[in-house]
Amino acid sequence: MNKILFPVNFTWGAATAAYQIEGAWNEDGRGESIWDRFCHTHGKITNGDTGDQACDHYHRYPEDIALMRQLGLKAYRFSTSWSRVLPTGQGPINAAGLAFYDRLVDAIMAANIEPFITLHHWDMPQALYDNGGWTNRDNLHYFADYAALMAKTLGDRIRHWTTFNEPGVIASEGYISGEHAPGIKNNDKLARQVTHNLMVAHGLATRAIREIDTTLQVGIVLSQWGIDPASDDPADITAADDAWYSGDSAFLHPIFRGHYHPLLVQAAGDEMPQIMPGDMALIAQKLDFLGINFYSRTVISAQGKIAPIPGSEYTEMGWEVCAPSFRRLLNRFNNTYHLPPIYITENGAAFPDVVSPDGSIHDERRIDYLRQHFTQVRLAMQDGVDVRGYFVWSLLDNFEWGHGYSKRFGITYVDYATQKRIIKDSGKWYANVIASSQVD
Ligand code: IFM
Repeated sequence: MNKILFPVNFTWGAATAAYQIEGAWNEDGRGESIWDRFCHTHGKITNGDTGDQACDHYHRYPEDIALMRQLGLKAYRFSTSWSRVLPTGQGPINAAGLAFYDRLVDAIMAANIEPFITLHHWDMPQALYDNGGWTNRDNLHYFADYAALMAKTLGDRIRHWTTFNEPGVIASEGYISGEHAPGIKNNDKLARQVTHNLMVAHGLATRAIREIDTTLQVGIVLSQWGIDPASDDPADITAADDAWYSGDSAFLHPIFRGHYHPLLVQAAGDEMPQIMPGDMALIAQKLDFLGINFYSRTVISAQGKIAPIPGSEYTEMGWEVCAPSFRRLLNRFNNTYHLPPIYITENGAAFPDVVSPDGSIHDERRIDYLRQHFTQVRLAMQDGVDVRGYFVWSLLDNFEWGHGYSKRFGITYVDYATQKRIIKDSGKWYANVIASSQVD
């Protein structure tokens, strides 16, 4: 059997997000977020599910940290809920909310695990949405104030700071498909303005965090799907390149080049966002790391998108499994931009898991998915891409947004009726990868 070796100091971890696991949606002074409002609106989420209780991590975090220890995680990526700390997004601090994150971080560190914080994983305070959401520029400054507060409180213990998780998904699912909060449909122009403003908020928060402590490592996490041409035909290759630059470059290009790619500007036409003086410089501030979330790819021919791909495997989300596309994407970014160190901040798969009569979850397909993706990332590292760590999505089965609890991404199974956790076979397999720094 071939073995793929990883560097011994590689940061192996797992990731979660506040709204997806915490529950306790209205406890200890937490304010309402747009996801609370969205889930409490009839017909928005599969089976009428909500994050009201989720994995009850707010109360069970000591048990979850014990799980992390069992898995041997070196790092844990989590997000903080803005409305737990600042119930209306600005103004009075909710001391109990801040104290929760203080205890959580202490407990993570006591377990010898490195915390990686994400300040915003989609759960904007409802009060800020009501005053204009991401289109009111005051709110971008409130986000920076929240970032500064968190850095003041936790910056003595947390080194890696992420401003936003997948801002592109906030814009596309929240303002075009409407499948995510706030549930607006088909408003491309608004989505482009939100995209731009999220990057400005990222820039303001980056500056605010560095004003607290210049040694903190600040980054952003982007969701990036591979874009592969359907064949070697130059027309297909050009179509795939054009698709990437006119759409998917929306964050990387401004952040690493300081301007929107001309093909994107052309595609946007009169829907280009309003850009204020100084915005692009804020957006293009030097980053200490880049987080990449990878799940799948899109295949493009000169005639357009091709799906499904005959012979390919698909996950329960309907996403094609194609690990080699991950290596291609990492190389493409590395060859196009001058990148800081990269962390794979999410990668994983939803498959229909069942608890066997022996009480185990034999999730071979997830093991296979992870094995293939770990291998391709290692190959990309050998190609010269500077990848420092890898966070599996997710530590626990959790609330999968519009799909509610119907999709399970965890390496730990959660029985939502009892809140019992069972480490799946993939979790046991991952523990071996971490302990041995190698993949079979
Ligand atoms: O569950 C989500 C996560 O919140 C953001 N990235 C993709 C995951 C799977 O859909």
